[in-house]
Amino acid sequence: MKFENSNCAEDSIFFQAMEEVIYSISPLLESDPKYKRYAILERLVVPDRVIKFQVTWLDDNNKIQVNTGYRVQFNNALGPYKGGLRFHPTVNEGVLKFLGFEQILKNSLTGLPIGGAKGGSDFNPKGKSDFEIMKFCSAFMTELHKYIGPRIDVPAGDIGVGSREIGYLFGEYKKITSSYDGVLTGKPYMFGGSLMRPEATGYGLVYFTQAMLEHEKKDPLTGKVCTVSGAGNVAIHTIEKLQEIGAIVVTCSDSEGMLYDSRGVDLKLIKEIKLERRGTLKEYLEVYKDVNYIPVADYPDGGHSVWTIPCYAAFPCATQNELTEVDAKNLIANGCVSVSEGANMPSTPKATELFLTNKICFAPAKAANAGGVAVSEFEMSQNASMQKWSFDMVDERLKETMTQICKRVALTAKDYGVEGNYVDGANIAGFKRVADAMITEGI
Ligand code: NDP
Ligand code: 2IT
Repeated sequence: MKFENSNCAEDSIFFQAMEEVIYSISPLLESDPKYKRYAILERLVVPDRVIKFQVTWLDDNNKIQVNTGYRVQFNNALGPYKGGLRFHPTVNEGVLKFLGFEQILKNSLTGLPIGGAKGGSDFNPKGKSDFEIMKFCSAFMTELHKYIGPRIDVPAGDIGVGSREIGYLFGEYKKITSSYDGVLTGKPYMFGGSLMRPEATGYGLVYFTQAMLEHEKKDPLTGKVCTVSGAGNVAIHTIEKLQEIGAIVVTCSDSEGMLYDSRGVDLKLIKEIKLERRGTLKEYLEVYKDVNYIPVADYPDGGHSVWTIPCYAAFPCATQNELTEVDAKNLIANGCVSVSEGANMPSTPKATELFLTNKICFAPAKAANAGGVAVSEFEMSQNASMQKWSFDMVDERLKETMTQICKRVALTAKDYGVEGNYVDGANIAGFKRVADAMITEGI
């Protein structure tokens, strides 16, 4: 395959994601000629369109600031383009292509009618005032609104974009279009947001892990020591569900460092620090002076201190490539039984390979973190029918969806002779559904 227009440095992360999928699905491509005949792979790895725009806004000192905004509409064979927006200084076209590509297969695995997309900006929300966030979101939507719609493309949150940002984006969309549409998901409840959308990715990750451990005949999580990285939306709700089922979560981390609390972390305090004060985990030490806090500068060479802590199950929930070969070796040496990816592609290819060869129960992101986008689709459903589902109803459907994804992935792996390999199972099952839709709709 040729990628003549590719910016190789930016695209390397996209190639990493693509390479894994191509490797996994090669037995399917060899066994059924229709996928080659319809050039599905060639068509699937190129986005339908990449929208790139300037975002100009005024900071609190009335100084003009300029950022770049993007929306990568990757594939809509199964439904409207669907996927989050990321606001982080590391955002570029390559990162969004990797995330959009993964989103196609993830959304396909949910069995729901949603295509794949991703967007965002290199805007850094850190240290910005509420008004600056609002002004940035308004400026971003001034351009984005032209390309989205409840049947066209429905963005949501991701790193740096939570319900505050979605609220401002929704407000601006409504102002420009005069239309009260379900054009974004993860909206505040008062604008038609679904109950449990904030919790969905983390809760879904735990439901998937429970189903996987049961299927693989391993001990359940109750009473087990678990390690989590990150301290944002996904990490916090993963910790919350793990604690609710009686697991002991001893770590979390942010971009400045990690904390290890062997008694089990105090989630109420973490929520206060990270969600209310938007502070750093170091502030945990102001309450618990004896806790182990390790700044990023003191992490092991090429690794992350969270993964040096012995655990039964590990949950990387911060960002891509945060769990390296060094980390995988540490986890395996310390007797870790299960690794579930809450973040998108947090394990490097070498780490993934080590988990698979060492028969660790390994839940890849596109299957394990699909609970967020699944509840986003539930939100679209509720908006379209003007209904409000109860917390219990959303929770029940989320649990059912995650259990079904786990079953489908495990069964596909078995069918293709790689029993227990959830990476290949997820890639084949996700690819198959979207590829069959592409064949059915013609070119
Ligand atoms: P948040 O912005 O809420 O939290 C991100 C967390 O990860 C923060 O603790 C942040 O630290 C840390 N982090 C981010 N980037 C880095 C980095 N480069 N190095 C170290 N730490 C970092 O994002 P989410 O929790 O929503 O997203 C986390 C992951 O989960 C991402 O990979 C995202 O794509 C994925 N995901 C999110 C879903 C959702 O519904 N939100 C759904 C499915 C997947 P700090 O606080 O210091 O910034
Ligand atoms: O990576 C993801 O699945 C998300 N950020 C959530 C996407 C969504 O549309 O809810």
